[in-house]
Amino acid sequence: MRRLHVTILDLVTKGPTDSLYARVMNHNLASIMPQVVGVWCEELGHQVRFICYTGREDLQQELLEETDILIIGAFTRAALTAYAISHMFRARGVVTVLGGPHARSYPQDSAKYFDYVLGFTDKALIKDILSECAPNRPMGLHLQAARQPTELPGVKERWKFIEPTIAKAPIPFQIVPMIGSMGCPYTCGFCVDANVDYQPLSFDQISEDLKFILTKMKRPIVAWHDPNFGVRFQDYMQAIETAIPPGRIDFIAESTLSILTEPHLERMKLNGFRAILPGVESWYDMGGKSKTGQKKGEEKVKKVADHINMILRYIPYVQVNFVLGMDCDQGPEPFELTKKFLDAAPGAFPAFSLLTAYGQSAPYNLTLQQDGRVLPFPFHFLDNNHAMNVRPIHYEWPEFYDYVIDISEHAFSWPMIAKRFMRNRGMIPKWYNFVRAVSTGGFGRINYHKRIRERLDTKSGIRPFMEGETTELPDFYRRKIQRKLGPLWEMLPPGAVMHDHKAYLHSQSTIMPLSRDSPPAIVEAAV
Ligand code: B12
Ligand code: SF4
Repeated sequence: MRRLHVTILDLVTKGPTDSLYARVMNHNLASIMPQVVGVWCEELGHQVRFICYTGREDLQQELLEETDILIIGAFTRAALTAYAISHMFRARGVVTVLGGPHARSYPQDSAKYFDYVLGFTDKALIKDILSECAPNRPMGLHLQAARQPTELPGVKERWKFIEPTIAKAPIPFQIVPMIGSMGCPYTCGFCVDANVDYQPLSFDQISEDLKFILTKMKRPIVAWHDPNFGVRFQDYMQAIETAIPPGRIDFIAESTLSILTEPHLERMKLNGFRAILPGVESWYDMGGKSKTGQKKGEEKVKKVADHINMILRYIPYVQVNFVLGMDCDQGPEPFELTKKFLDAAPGAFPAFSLLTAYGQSAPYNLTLQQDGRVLPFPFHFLDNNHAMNVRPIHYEWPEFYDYVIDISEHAFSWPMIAKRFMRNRGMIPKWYNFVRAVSTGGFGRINYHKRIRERLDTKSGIRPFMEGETTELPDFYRRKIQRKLGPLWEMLPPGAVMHDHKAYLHSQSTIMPLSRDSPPAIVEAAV
């Protein structure tokens, strides 16, 4: 096989930024898979150049070097940035590949702008693409492994890509990304992992990686990227306990309340867990996940608040995730319940997400598209905050935004910020929550939601767009994209700003398997 110049670009943001939060935190949004793909490409004998774009690098400069194939990892919010870069490279004769959440959610749209679009990715698939490395135009190929890979290169192999990425951040915020499992045993219909079986990776490798990290960093922090950390709790804790002395590494993880029982928390505390992000999502659904069983509404609020307060006795930083606008919510009650929860558990940082249907990533999105409830908001705004691309079933938009603003103002009012500050233990949780609340995570979002709310009552064109009466993008949104993309705006391929918001539904009738020789592990579909 020809030795290729492979450029790998992990897009953690969509355009230049110099904000304080971005400087401190953006590199911590780096993904594991681009690093994994980098290791695989090198193992296959190719030359790799790796760039993690955090919004502060000069992309034009970084992307100048010789490249035969460009592999981009992107979330949907950075899709337009990825499209523009791919367009630029294809014009130079480079073959382009897209992987990551956007490729999984919107393969049909991505295939218009990339030669290869990847779903589940393993080494065999990367090998296949590199040996072919051919332009596929006008429509790229959508390829995916039959299942999630059963093994991934560990921290030691990925270190050459991790080190320069985390070096961009100030020392107390240099976080190493690790993963010990994929998929999830739960089946939340709005989640990308609803139909993906839970599968642990090697626990021996986890132990080896932890030992390795201690040889490289004095006081390491590890963030687990497992969709639901701790499902095989005993194995995880054993892997940590046998590898490193108690508390030598600080850990951050996303987990469900049902896993976070008191005996588990005791052990997690001993092992150095310092931050945990459980999801409550809604007061009416997800009983199994939050271990509230049949309890709903007020009863669930009390139970969850008690649970969160108990977690806070063991773990100093807790972020609770809520999804706003779910179908089970109706009237003021869910928002009032959330306020009661915040009052009862003021130490937790609340993260509110607007319900978002990311293309074909979740089974429920098909129903939403069938019911005509999905809106064609450009990808740029699909980050759970800047737009809600699902029309709520029980709310009018102005009413919904009034509730969103009200709950956010409650969560980030000065008395709540003060209470949170007093309840949090340790300087880092106290100040981190304070900064988040008064910057983009709190005040910034309230201001943004208010600007949308005001425009719902004017002739800005936003209301008809959000009612699904027109697909013409209001100027407000177009200008925002243009401003953020800067010079990349000019590089966007024609028509790229908008997409077929019903592509998942349409693909149900049009998918035709392509007959092409491929290794058995690879499933292929024309898009
Ligand atoms: C861990 C996690 C995070 C972590 C780590 C993020 C990261 N960079 O990986 C943190 C907390 C930082 C995070 C942040 C965000 N997240 Co997040 N996150 C997840 C979570 C829980 C697990 C993802 C994961 O790592 N899985 C394990 C990997 C190995 O599996 P995989 O993702 O399926 O990837 C496979 C393929 O897609 C492919 N692949 C993946 N990446 C790449 C890259 C390349 C180059 C290639 C070739 C292949 C490839 O290979 C993998 C193996 O088959 C998912 C939900 C879930 N249950 O999956 C949400 C999820 C990915 N996040 C989501 C969102 C929206 C966000 C945020 C925008 C939230 C916010 N408002 O801040 C940010 C964006 C961060 C960014 N980099 O831009 C959405 C993405 C939807 C979309 N289409 O964009 C998801 C799907 C949740 C949801 N709402 O449905 N997240
Ligand atoms: S528990 Fe979390 S990761 Fe698992 S299916 Fe539900 S939302 Fe997805």
